[in-house]
Amino acid sequence: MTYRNGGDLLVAVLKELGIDTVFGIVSVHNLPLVEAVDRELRFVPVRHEATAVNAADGYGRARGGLGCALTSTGTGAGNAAGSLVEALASGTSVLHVTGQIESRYLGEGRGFIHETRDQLGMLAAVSAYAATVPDAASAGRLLREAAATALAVPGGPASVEWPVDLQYAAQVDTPGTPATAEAPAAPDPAELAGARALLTAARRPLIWAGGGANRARPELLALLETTGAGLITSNSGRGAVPEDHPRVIGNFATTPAVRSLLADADALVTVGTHFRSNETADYGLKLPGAHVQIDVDRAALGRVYPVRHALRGDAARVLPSLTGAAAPADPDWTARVCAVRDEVRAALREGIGPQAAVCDALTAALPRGAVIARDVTIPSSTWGNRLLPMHDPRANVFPRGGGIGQGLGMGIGAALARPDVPTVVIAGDGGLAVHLGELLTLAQERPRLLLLVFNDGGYGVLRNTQDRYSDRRSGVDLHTPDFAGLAAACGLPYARIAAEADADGVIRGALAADGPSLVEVDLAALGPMKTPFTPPVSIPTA
Ligand SMILES: Cc1ncc(C[n+]2csc(CCOP(=O)(O)OP(=O)(O)O)c2C)c(N)n1
Ligand SMILES: [Mg+2]
Repeated sequence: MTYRNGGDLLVAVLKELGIDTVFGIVSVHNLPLVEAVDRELRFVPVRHEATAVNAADGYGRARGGLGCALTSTGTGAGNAAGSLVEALASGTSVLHVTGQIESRYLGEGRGFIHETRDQLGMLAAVSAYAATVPDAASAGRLLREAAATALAVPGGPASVEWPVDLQYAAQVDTPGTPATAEAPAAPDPAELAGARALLTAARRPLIWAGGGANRARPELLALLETTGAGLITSNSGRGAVPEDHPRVIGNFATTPAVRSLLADADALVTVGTHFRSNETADYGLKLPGAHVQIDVDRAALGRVYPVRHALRGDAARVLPSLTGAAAPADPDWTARVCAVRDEVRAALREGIGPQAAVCDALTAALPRGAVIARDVTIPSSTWGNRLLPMHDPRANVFPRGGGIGQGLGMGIGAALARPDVPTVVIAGDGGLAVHLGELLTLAQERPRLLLLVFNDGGYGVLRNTQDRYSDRRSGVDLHTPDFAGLAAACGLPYARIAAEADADGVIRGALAADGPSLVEVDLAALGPMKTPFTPPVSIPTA
C-alpha cells in the first residue's frame, strides 16, 4: 500500500485499531498528522500536551483499549512526559506520536526549531516502547508495533517520534501482524501443584486483586464463587468483580477489620498487584504466610511480600487451575467476610461527615458503569477510591501514580469514549488549577461530563499533614477563583453544593444535562470531615 503522506498512513493504522478520537496540540512538526486525523477522525485540540496523553489514557481506560495522543517536538514531547509516567505506572495503553526535527539534522544539536537533546532517550525513560521513524517505508510497522506493545500485558505507553520531513513524504506500507511481546510463561508445575494443595486445604481464604486482575474478570469471579473467599482489592483492581457483590470487601486492606481478617486467614491468593505503598501502609500491612502470588512479571513475585507459591503467568490462564482445586470456605468465615465488608464501609462513611451526602447522591444518580474519574484530592483518597461503588474496571479512572492535575484530562478522554453515559470528574481546587485551561477544552468539545470541584482554598491534604506534623503551613494556601464567574467566562453551566441537602438535586440536575457542567462543592460551607484526612505516607520525624 502507498499513502500520500504520513498523516494518511496514521489514520489508516488508527482505523485498524478502532480509534475514532485523537487528542493533541498542532505544531509545524506534526501538521500532516493533525490535518489527516482532523479530516478523517475526531481531533480534540487540548490545551497542554500532558492533557493530550491523559485524555488518550482516559479514552483507552474507558474503552478497555488504546488511546492516541499527538504532540510536537521538544517542549511538546517534554510536556507529555509526566502523563506518560502515569500511563507507565498504571500499565495503561497509550499510543503517543510526536514530531521530530527533519531527519537530515537529527542529533546535530544545531538549534533547529524545537530540537531537543536525546528526545528518544527521554521518551524511552517514560514509555514501555520508544522508536524513531527512520524512513518512509517503516512508519506503519513501527506504529503497529508500538500499539501492540501498549496493549500487551503489562501495557504502558508507547512513543513514536516522527521526523517532520518523513511525515510529509509519500509512505509505503506493508500491513501485517506486528511482532507482539512473547506470550507469558506458564507457571512452574511444582509451584502450581503446591498452590492447588494449599487451596484444597484452605477454610479461611482471601483473594487480593490488583490491576492485573482486570484482564481476568470471569476467572476471578469463578474462584471467588467456588471458595466463598473475601475479595480485597487495590485501587487498581476495583470493579474486577462488581463492588455490590456481597464478598467484595474492596480497597480497604489497611482498616483494622481487614487487618484482623488477614491475620486469621489460612490462604491468600494475590492477583496482579504491586502491593503499592498506599495500599499496604508503606508495606507495614501483615499478610498471611500461606500466600500464593500470581503475576506475569517475574520481578513482581515476592518483591514486596514473601510468597509460598509464586505463579508466573497471565491471571486468566492461571486462575482456573486454582479454582479447579479449591474447596468451599467455612460458612462462618464467609459470614465474617460479609460483615467486614459492611463494617468498613460504615466506619468510612461515618468519618467523612457531610461529604457522605455527595457520595450518596452520586451513587444514586449515576448509571451503572458510568466512568468516575478522580484527581488526587481528599474526596478521592477517602470515599472516591473506596465507597463510591465501582462495577467495572473501565469506570475506575484514577491516576495510580498519584500525580495531581490529571483527572480532568482523563475524564474528558473517557467522556468522549463513552458518549452513551455521563462521566463524573472529582477534582480538588488545587488539582484543577494545574490544567485550568482544559475547562476550555470541556466547553469546546461539550462531552457529557460533570466536573465536581471540591474547593477548600488550597492543597488540603498537605495542609492537614502540616497541621499535624509541623508548626507552620508552607505552600498550601491558594488563591482560588470565583468558580461561578469562571464557569460563566467559559460558557459552562454552574451550580454549587453548600449543604448536605443540596447534593441530590444539584447532582441529578447536572447529570441530566446533555453536556458539560461545573459543580463547586464549597467545603467551608458544607463543613469538615469528622476525621481530617492525612495521606498514608510515613513522615520520618513524626
Ligand atoms: C504532580 C504532583 N505534584 C504535587 C503533588 C503533591 N500533592 C498531592 S495532593 C496535593 C494537593 C491537591 O490539592 P487539591 O486538588 O485542592 O485537593 P485537596 O488535597 O485540597 O483535597 C498535592 C500538591 C502530587 N501528588 N502530584
Ligand atoms: Mg483543595
